[in-house]
This record gives sequence, structure tokens and C-alpha cells, in this order.
Amino acid sequence: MTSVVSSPPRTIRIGSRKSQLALVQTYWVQEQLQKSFPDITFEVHTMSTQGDKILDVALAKIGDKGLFTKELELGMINQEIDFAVHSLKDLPTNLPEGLTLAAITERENPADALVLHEKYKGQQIDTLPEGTVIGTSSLRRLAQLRHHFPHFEFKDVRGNLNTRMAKLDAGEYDALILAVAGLERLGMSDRVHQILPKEISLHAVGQGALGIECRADDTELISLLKAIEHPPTRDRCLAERAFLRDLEGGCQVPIGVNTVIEEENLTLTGIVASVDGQKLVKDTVTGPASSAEQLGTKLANTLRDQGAQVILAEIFTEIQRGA
Ligand code: DPM
Repeated sequence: MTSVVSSPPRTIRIGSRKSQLALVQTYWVQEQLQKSFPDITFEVHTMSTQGDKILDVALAKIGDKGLFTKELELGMINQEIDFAVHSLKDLPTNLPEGLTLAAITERENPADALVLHEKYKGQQIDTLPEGTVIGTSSLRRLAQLRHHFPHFEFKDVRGNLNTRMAKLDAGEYDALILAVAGLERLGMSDRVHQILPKEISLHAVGQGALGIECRADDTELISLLKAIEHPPTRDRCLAERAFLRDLEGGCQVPIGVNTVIEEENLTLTGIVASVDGQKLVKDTVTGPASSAEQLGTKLANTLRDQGAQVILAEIFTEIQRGA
């Protein structure tokens, strides 16, 4: 055994929500980092967030940004944990002072999936009958689907994936709309009946990617975390997040996006829709991927010129009134 140690090996504490999906994601990050840095110990610490505790109120009505992230962020500020793993789409676009988005991991399929009750087996979204009851608590999914399928009924659904599936199978809903990525990570890809095309549903900002947040002054950790960053996903997600930030949308707004990188160019498409699906503005911008955030801002300006701000202002008033 050697007695000469240059610096004590560091133990790094990872914060995670306790949900099954959050833990799968966190253990994946832990494993990747452990492989890259075998001399460092990575420990997982779990915490409950506000979003895990309030289960009976529609997400949009809670209205608070950072529902699934605040407790973890306090843990970092108070030095109880060193970094946190989030579903990037649950991470607000403005982070608390002293914290930074250190890395973004490779994105899985960012699309939304149609999950059907077994009596509809073999059907697609456009063959479902009038009055089909769709469960979703996403204003983004609600607005886009209402726009295309005004003859469906929509019902709020909360709870983790297993709870939602049980409600579907029990007949409380005919169909659910869920992220393909979440279903895949939990080994439930077989429940995906159809991947919704982008013409029907543009996905949420950051959907399918993980965001790693840490203290902005922990430069040593930030450089370690770059080992699990996926640059094309980062560019796409930075463009998407700049777009959302510029429109001042929280995560519970009917804003959807799509991004593609070809050669050095990034193409960003965005939509802002009213909750009833009646009003809708959509456009696309293309430019160098190295200026991802400027592209997001550019698209926000373009959509604002087309009336996005008016649509969003109406939604905030409605939510405040508790409509
Ligand atoms: C956010 C939304 C939802 C989650 C809103 C949206 C879906 C809520 C619902 C911001 N966070 O997408 O328009 O439909 O009731 C969430 C999921 C994942 C991360 C589950 C899902 C897994 C996929 C991923 C909840 N957060 O969207 O089906 O990591 O991108």
C-alpha cells in the first residue's frame, strides 16, 4: 500500500428525486461518471420535491416554476449535495443565483407517444372516435391535440407513470399522451402505440434530455461533468431553452418545439397555442448551431410579431382565475 497521497479522493454527492424515473436517470448518470472517474466516489442522495407531494392539483394551476427542482437546488446551495440530475424539461430556464446548467446528456427520442386502452388496439390518433377521453395534464399537449382533434374529450391526469397506466387500464381514460423517452427509460416501450408526428405535437423544450445542475463556482466538478455532455443535444436544447426563456414561459405553457442539426446548421421550429387550440402561431428559423441561443431569441421575436404574447397573456390570466 502506498502512503503517499497527493490529494484525498473526492466523494461527490448526487441529488435526485425519489420517483422511479428520476432514479433510473440518476443511476445512469452515476454509472457513466463512475466509469470515467473510477477514483472518485459518486453517492446518490434522494429528496422529495413539491411536485412529488402535491398530486391532486392540476400542474398548470400550481403555476410555480421549479416544482420538481427547488428542493434539490436548495440542497446544492446548502452544500448537502454537489449536483442534481433533472429531466431537462422540468428545469426552469432561469436558474437560482449561484447555480449553473453544467451539462446536457444525449437526448432520447424527444417526441410524444399515444398510449391506448387495449380496446383501441391497432388504432392511430386520427382513427379514434368522437368523444375519446384523452388523459393529459400538459397544456402543450392539450392545446395542440384540441387544435387537430376538437372532437376528443380531455381530462387531467397526475401521478407517476405506473399510476397513470393503471388509470388507463381501469378505463378512466381511453388514451394517454406521454413522452416516449420516459416510457423507454422505464422499460415500457411496448405501451407506445404511435409516436406522434411533429405536425400533430411539437415536444416540450428539453424533452428527452437530462440536465445536470451544480454550483457555478465548483469548476472542478463542472469540468468532470463535461465527460457526459453530448454537444449536439446541448446546442439543440440551448436554442429551445433560449426560445422559452425569451417568451417568459414557465414549463406549464402551451409552447412546443422541434430541432434538427444538419452539418453545422440548427433548425428550430416553435409553436405557441391557446389552451382551446383555436389560436396558434408557428414558425421556423435556421442558422449556425454555434449561435444556438441567438436562434432561440430570434424565433421568440418572430412569434411575438405574430401574436404569441397576446396568446400567453390570456393563458396567464386564465390560470390565475383558476379557469
Ligand atoms: C413537463 C410537462 C410534463 C412533465 C409538460 C409538457 C408532462 C405533464 C403531463 C414540463 N414535465 O410536456 O408539456 O403530461 O401530465 C415529465 C415527464 C418526463 C419528464 C413525463 C412525460 C419524462 C420525459 C423526459 C412531466 N417530465 O412528459 O410524459 O425526460 O423528457
